[in-house]
Amino acid sequence: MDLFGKVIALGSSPIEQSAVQELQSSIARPASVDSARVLAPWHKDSLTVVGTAEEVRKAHPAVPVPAGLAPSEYWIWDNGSDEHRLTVVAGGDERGALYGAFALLRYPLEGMTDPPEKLLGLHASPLRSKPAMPIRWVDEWDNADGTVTRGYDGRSIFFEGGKVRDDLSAVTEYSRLLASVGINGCNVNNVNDAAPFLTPDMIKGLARIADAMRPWGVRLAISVDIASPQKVGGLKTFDPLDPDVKAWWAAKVNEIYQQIPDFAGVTVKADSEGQPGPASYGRSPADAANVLANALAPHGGVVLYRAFVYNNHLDYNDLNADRARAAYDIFHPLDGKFAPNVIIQIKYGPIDFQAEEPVSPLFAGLHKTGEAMELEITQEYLGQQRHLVFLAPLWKEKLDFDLRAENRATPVKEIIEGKTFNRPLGGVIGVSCVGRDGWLGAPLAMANLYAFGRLAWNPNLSAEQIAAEWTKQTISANPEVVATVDKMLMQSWPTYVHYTGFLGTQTLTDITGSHYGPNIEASERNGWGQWHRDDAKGIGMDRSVATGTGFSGQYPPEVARMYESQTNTPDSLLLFFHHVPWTWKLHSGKTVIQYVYDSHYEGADEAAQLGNEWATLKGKIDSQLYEDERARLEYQAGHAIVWRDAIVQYFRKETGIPDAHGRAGHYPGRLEAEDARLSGYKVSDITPWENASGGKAVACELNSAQKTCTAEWTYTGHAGRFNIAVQYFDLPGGVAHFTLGINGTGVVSWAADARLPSDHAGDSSTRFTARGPDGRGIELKPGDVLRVEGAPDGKDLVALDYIEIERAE
Ligand code: GCV
Repeated sequence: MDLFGKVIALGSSPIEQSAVQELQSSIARPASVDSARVLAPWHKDSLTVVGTAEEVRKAHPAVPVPAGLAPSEYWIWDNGSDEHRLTVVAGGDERGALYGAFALLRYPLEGMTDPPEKLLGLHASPLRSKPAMPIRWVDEWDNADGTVTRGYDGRSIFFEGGKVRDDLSAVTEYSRLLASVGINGCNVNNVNDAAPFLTPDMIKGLARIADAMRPWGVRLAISVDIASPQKVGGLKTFDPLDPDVKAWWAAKVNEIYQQIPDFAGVTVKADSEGQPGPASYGRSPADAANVLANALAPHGGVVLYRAFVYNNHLDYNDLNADRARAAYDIFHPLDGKFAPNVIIQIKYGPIDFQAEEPVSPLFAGLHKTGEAMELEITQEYLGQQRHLVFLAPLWKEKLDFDLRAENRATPVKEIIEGKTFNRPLGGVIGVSCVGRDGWLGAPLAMANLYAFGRLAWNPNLSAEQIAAEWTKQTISANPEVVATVDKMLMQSWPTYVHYTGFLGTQTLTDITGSHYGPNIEASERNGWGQWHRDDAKGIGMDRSVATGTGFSGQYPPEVARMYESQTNTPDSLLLFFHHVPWTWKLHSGKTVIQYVYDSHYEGADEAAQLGNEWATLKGKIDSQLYEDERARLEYQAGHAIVWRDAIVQYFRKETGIPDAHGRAGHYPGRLEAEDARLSGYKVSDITPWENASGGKAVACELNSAQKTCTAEWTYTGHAGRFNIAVQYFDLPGGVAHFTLGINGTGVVSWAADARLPSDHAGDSSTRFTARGPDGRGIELKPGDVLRVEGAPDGKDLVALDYIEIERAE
């Protein structure tokens, strides 16, 4: 059965063929049963045509295609007949026709209602839509050797061993995914170490990638190293104002266009985190951007120059030093100096993709320059796809934020659309970092890629609407499933914020390493400037104009006034803008320190609740997906406890202020490994100490006669049924095995086989909960001996933190 009858393209372009292919194969999609229910009437002798507006006018003169469809815009109409249905998918250009085909596939699911007939109104109300902004790109941080920086699901789909891969079928599939949500550009290589991508061989390979993307309307872009004239071209200099350097770039760009005629342009990271830049010659970012822009302009290419330029050797002891100021300080004075085809690519916040930070003031600081917002689809600081975090609500908060430039309404989304300051070029970039094992590494993380594309197309869509669209198309259109998954998605970002950083401190993770688990001091006392400046008395960065770094003064006056004042700053950003005592009262009436305790306990409970919500979907969705996500959410709930305990015990120790509700520092039912009767296990101090309960853990050191290490405790509580959680460190470099036993009998065994980012305690701490064979708990009585036995493997030393006995409900 096919849903759209006979489907034909009116033109011969590969992009239109892709559209036809999608419409023809639509029945194979997971949600197609629901589509069939809605679209069945179309089945009778129907014809669907796909083409540009001009092609439709020529082939079907009676069809009322509107005049003036913009590039990428689509119009979808049908003739209203059930017997001889003609459906028209017309595009302002071929891309528009392709985006229209995907919109038609979404159509029955987007607003699915009962009865479905309500939707069958394409004749009376055709669908017409165009993208809000021209630049809708994903950036990949793939390296020539096949690794993907900040990618969490396998190796590059583009590169391996210094070359473009022979098999580019994953690139085709990825381009198809991108096209389905209107993404029109893909930068394929890391902004760091980009020089190898300009060699003649590599350009030939890049041309093959562009060929794979082209049928899906996705244009190839690359990151370039500003020192390439020297590194690749062998010139003595890469000074952007040197005539030889200018000539080198012009020739290199010509070479690229000879092989990739629709090449989209280049992205530049310069003078940042060790990357070379124009500062080496006393030149400005505008000098560097313009030399590239001039080379690209004759071909229609653009330069995305990243505003992520800052000094990562700041002096922590200088209370005026502030990384957050850097982008505005550097780029605002250059407004008006950039060539027309330069777009400044600005991360959403002034620091670096943090779970909570304000919107960058630079969006209001460039009136004569194109601007693009950089979002991060890969969850670098937000749980690395091992935690469920739906990012659309975070992105919406930034896109909708009204910066009040010139004392008028100037939401950020309208600035990057180019509307506010009348800029023809602007857009949004999503750092995606997909890998070839399964794109983003977690099925529900794909909602973020979807949301990115949908918001790039229309930033006025709500996060809720996007969540619902995605769930219906990907999981099920069953209203109960949609309601549950959407609730989980919408709650996931606030939940993550609750158990990680707080009140604008940023993510409080290991900022010089994995960016994953807790590590509170990692942000302090170094040059990276992600400081939160905590001590026994207070916490927060004073960024006010009156007494601090002056950062708040970079915002337009109305917003600056809000952030300047401690009382007007929203609680969620208080510590980003102000240093306050721990006893400072928030708007809610709570003290800062009590908020730390409460939010972390609430956050860990909310994380567990995500798992409970998912459990209600058992039997209602694909069983493999159900089980996969169930295991992920169980892990997340355990890691949320690691985060909670790390932060709570750290700040309780530092402040000496107790938790008004008595939770912090008291763990009923917890039995520490270091207090157990140990055989083979040795106690060690953990660094940082807050990453282990009580600062200590045990790791297995076998002698030659032993195969396993054991830890034993005698149970002294009440008799009853209990869940027993085992908190251990799942170290990389081996798959160790654990067994939990009671009175000498094994109750349950499991493998420590999670893929986690590093062997740091906070990154590898994992929880396994034994709930008994019937899930109703395990019977315990006083005097029972609980035993954890660990069989190490390779570098995985079955390290153990504690067990926790919780009453089964
Ligand atoms: C590609 C963060 C990441 C880096 C990344 C950098 C950037 O600092 O941790 O891996 O480098 O941002 O955006 O350039």
